[in-house]
Amino acid sequence: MTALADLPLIASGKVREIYEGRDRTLLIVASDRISTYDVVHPTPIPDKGAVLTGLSTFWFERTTGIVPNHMISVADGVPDEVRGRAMLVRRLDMLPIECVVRGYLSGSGWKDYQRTGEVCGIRVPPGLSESDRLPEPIFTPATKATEGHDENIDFDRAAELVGDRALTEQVRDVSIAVYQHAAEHARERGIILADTKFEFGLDADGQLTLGDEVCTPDSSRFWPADEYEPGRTQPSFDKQFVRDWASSTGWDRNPPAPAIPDDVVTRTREKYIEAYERITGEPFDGWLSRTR
Ligand code: PZK
Repeated sequence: MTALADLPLIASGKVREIYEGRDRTLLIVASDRISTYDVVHPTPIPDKGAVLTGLSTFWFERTTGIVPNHMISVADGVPDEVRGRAMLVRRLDMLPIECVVRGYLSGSGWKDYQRTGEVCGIRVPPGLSESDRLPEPIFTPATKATEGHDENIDFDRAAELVGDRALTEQVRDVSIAVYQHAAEHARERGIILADTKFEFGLDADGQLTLGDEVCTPDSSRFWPADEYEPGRTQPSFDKQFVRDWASSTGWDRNPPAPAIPDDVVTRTREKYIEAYERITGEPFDGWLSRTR
């Protein structure tokens, strides 16, 4: 079995890493790190990386009929030291846009709407409030910023960056279909998937392929359905305890983020596990055995 230390690190994000495997494969490793207000805390949330990998696996398995994806394995070829929180994937030629789908008005979508009445060039009905559900999910692409925040762009700009209008239309339609599937499933289990971000690439045969992570709490807004109340910012299903605690400390949201106390870590870990169990309908205990 390969050890992680033997694999070249090819990219590192705030909370995960990508290593190069053999024969055009990559190993995506989700850490237990957590960020609030875009800053990573020094304290990990145990099992967070495994929950995110388990959720991506669940959605990849359920959406192969909509679009092929990059997943190869969460067992064979995964080093023991990252078992449960790593996925072996096919290397793709990634498209240069973030494929965001929004079912609700939040974050930069709400900001842009208040300013212009549109989100990424899509006309949205007047009179909506923060966190309102949209009449239908919309494709709101963004640039991939190497530093700072992604910039929302309209469909024409996305097509220009992709360099193929028909392919961009396919990406839009597939993004909305995967979001719609996941959002309906999550809603039946008490979680509102307000929005989500996908990344796509082309495989060795030029086929459009879903990559990255799918509908995890790190790539999406998860809201507890029983607390949903439009007209305000919604609580986060997973991160709310950390946010509330961090605010109460008077932290100014600039680095470094403060260490998280044990009780907040414990309650946050329980929320991630609850999200996994609600969405998959399986005990989280069963996840690790699936990866051996
Ligand atoms: C790829 N990222 C984003 C950055 C991360 C992830 N299947 C693929 N083929 C080629 N490249 C990528 C993928 C995927 N997924 C994704 N960067 C490259 C990213 C930093 C850390 F974990």
